[in-house]
Amino acid sequence: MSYETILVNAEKNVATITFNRPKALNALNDKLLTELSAALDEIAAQKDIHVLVLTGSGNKAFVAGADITELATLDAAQGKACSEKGHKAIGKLQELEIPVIAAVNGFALGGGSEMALASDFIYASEAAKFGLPEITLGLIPGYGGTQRLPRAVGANIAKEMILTGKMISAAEAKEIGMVNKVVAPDALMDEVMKTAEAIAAKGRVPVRAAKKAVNEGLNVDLPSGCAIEIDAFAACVSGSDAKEGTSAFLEKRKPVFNA
Ligand code: CO8
Repeated sequence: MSYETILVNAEKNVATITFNRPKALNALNDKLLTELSAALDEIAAQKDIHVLVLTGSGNKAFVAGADITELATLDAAQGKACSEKGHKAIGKLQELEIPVIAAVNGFALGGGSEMALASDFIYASEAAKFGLPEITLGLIPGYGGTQRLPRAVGANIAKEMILTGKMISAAEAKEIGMVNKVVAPDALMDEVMKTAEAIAAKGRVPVRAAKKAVNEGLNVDLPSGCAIEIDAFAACVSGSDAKEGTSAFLEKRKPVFNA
């Protein structure tokens, strides 16, 4: 399928979605959310795609937030519907069975930070900037920022960012635990692809099981989370990936998964 507001491509078991509205700094309009949701369904159905990477086109922005021209005229009912639509698309991203890496190449503001936070982890260019500036627009985050940011960095730091609307650098985002790695702008995609391909070469069943166990465990108490892990471990241990991984170790060779 081809799209107007995003680019989708796949190579070596890794799919990439590039937000592609460079004239509006890749802002999330209604069409982009519709297309993102369709692209995620398409990717989820492809068994040979093991990892998804998200990035922004151009060298200035990952996503500069929801499209403010659309936001400016919403009444409460329309605002609720728009927020729900964004939550649905971003929730689908978080619940995708395969890991998702956000390659943040520039501004990730408002909905842009919220999209990155719904990924499994974030690598950022030294030029990236993060923030939830909605308060400056007389709004609050509407695509999960009040929920995912505190879970990622703790309530106090999240509240400071949300209440001030301030932008932070990639280095600061790494310091607070929002970002895993910061690299030079030119090195970002190579670094992300290296990690994506390393994960893609692992067994698809345990990779999916590990992501699911972490995500589901974060929503329950520790004993319930440990019970989730026990069941997921048991399901993996009898599978072909465990057979290959353990045999390869004992035979002193490299495992070959997903053959
Ligand atoms: N929406 C629409 N257009 C945008 C957006 C945006 N979020 N961000 C930038 N643009 C446009 C600009 O209007 C400009 O267009 P034009 O060339 O036609 O004037 C073009 O992109 C380039 O932007 P600038 O000229 O402003 O570039 P600068 O380098 O001077 O500044 C900034 C870059 C700092 C990123 C600046 O553009 C900016 O502050 N953008 C807005 C950032 C923002 O506030 N984002 C949060 C939006 S609200 C949100 O995300 C809420 C999510 C939940 C919504 C739930 C219900 C729908």
